[in-house]
Amino acid sequence: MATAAIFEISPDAAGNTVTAEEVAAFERDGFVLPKRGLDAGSTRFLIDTVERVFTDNPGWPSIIRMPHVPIRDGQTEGVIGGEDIFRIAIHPTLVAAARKLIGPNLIMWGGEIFAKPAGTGKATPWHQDCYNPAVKAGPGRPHPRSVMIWIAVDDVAADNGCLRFVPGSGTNGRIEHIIDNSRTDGILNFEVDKQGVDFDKAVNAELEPGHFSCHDVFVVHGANANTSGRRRAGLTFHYMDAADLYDRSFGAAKAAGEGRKPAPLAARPIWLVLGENQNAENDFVTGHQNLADLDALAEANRLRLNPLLS
Ligand SMILES: O=C(O)CCC(=O)C(=O)O
Repeated sequence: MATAAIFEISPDAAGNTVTAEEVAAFERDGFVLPKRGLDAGSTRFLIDTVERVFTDNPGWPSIIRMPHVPIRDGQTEGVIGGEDIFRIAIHPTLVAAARKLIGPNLIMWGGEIFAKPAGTGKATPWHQDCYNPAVKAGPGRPHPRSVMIWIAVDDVAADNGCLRFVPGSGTNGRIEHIIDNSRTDGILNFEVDKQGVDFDKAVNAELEPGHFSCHDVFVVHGANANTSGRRRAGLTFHYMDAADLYDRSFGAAKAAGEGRKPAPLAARPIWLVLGENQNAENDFVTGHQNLADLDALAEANRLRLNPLLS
């Protein structure tokens, strides 16, 4: 299999993707919208690649899971065209942003395309991302450190259902989530217990294509339905501190998202994308059937970025 090129990184992007003030906002609020986005060339690549994924994978639902994995023998999730999405997942600007926010040793452990069609795109119920059973705190750590980077593919604003965050809502950690299997108006079948969350403070994450928001595992976030006349698509990748554990011991995750299909979280491939693995239990072999070209790309990128983002 041919190995595609990896994106260049400018010294400026390496050092200043996320400013000190933005790191402080992330620590305080649980999310941040950095001023800097992807460069123009990478943004064009992002838009063209996601557009091609929609064309080549007809009937796309509102959530496309693991779009950075190509459809290949042995893979249970993924898309036609996942190779190019993978290049975005290890993009130096995104890795540099995650490094500033959660540290120098990073595992990329998942991703989605949230593609809400014009007029019919469903809401995302208010939730925290810590409900995910796969990401566990490493030994001696109070909670896991993971950052979800949500990159706008379309112009995303209040009218087409941008993501919304409640600043500081994760300060006290995990909140109960209430499951409602009869619910069909949202892309999830659970919602955070709303008592004690001040939704009046919710902030709209309005973004131009190529710009991104970053959020932690505890901040409460959600999105209104897309009742506008334009699509609202975003691509998201999840990066965790390599001192924490991607825990495969729970088996398959319960059905939760749209279509209520169980997510085979325990069988998914994960990649070390920066620094060194700090937790011997992290398993980088499971789920990597027929992905040697992506593994080689991620490794070349990691070795190149290590001295630049140390
Ligand atoms: O885009 C959306 O509506 C949901 C995104 C989300 O919940 C997430 O990235 O954690």
